[in-house]
Amino acid sequence: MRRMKTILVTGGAGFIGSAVIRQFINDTPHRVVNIDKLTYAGNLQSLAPVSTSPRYAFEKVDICDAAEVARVFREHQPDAVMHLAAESHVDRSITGPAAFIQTNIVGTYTLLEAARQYWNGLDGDKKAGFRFHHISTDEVYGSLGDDGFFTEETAYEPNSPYSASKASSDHLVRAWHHTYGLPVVTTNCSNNYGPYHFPEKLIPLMILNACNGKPLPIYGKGDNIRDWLYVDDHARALRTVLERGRLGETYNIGGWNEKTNLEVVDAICAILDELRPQGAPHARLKTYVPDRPGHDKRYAIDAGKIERELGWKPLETFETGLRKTVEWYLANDDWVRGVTSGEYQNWVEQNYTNRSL
Ligand code: NAD
Ligand code: TDX
Repeated sequence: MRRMKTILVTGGAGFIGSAVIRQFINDTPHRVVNIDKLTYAGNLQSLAPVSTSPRYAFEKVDICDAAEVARVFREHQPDAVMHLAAESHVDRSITGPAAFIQTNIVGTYTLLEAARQYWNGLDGDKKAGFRFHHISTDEVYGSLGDDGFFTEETAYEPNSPYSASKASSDHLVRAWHHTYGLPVVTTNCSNNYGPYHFPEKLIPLMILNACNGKPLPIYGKGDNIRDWLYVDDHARALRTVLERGRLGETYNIGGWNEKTNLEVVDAICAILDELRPQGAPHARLKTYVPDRPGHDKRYAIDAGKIERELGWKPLETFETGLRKTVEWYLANDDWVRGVTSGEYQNWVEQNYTNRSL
């Protein structure tokens, strides 16, 4: 997309949404409207590098609020929607699934209906060019054994309340395309990591706990496998799919980076031993805690389709991306302090006291 367009990003104050917005403002001529409710996971500090741009606008709106979402469409007249707003943490979905049903399912439905009404009222090029891009996860495919990869044809078998709510949202998006002709594309991505990642997720939690001399909680035996992708590579993939993805298609996005959780934790400890030798060896903090209920064993994405059709490939290796990530957390104390106060701390205290932390 060369001429200036208006992209409506939901969940833009979150980890991946903020990376997408920073790229749009820094690397493209487009205008971005960020719709975010600012839950515990939403942080406007993550947008500080771009928020003074005249091409950036913020709307503090809950995607479940149909009237407000309709107003945003009316006022901003977007050319595309990138839908990232969600409750995103598997452990929280186990202790409190209600918010996941509400935001991920009801919220996606509300947004789809608003987009459909708006799109129906468009004409000409604006109508033909409109896109609804739904951002989803590889967790909808369930869990792999020792072999094989998730492809776009893999059957849905979600196992957690989080992945079931994301699978539901994928199905709604698919139905709005088939039934109403809404021009949609969907992407399913593997585990992201990188700067501005909320420290309830494995990688930032381990970095910050290790820096503070706290235990590094490893669920079960630490042999579960995740397939890691650097967040800026994901954001670039999303922009590629939005621009050139075929309507109604799904694209899997992944980094070909399978690691056991223990390998990830050991790699973080090794980088910290080098960058903060006063705490070495950080691996002494590893602590085995009871497993996550229903813990998926292995995720691995076959990212062949997006590479073949759209020419996207990750730029970072796990080694380069992880080092950048650790360096970022060491250099960004202010951001970390901003997200580790208040509600998050209360949640950690209430939910982890039984997990021998
Ligand atoms: P995140 O939790 O960091 O951010 C979610 C954002 O959505 C927050 O800013 C939050 O305030 C906002 N939000 C939540 N409920 C809302 C509501 N009702 N209305 C408006 N805004 C609301 O999540 P993330 O890691 O950036 O993930 C973004 C998307 O990508 C999600 O849809 C997630 O399922 C998907 N995804 C994430 C990963 C990953 O590894 N993080 C991998 C694949 C897919
Ligand atoms: O303290 C921990 N100890 C631990 O062993 C945490 C937080 C996690 N783990 C394990 C569980 C997983 O096997 O590490 C792995 C990664 O855990 P998370 O960071 O919670 O990610 P995951 O459950 O794999 O889900 C993530 O990837 C897919 C995102 O949170 C989702 O939003 C995304 O869809």
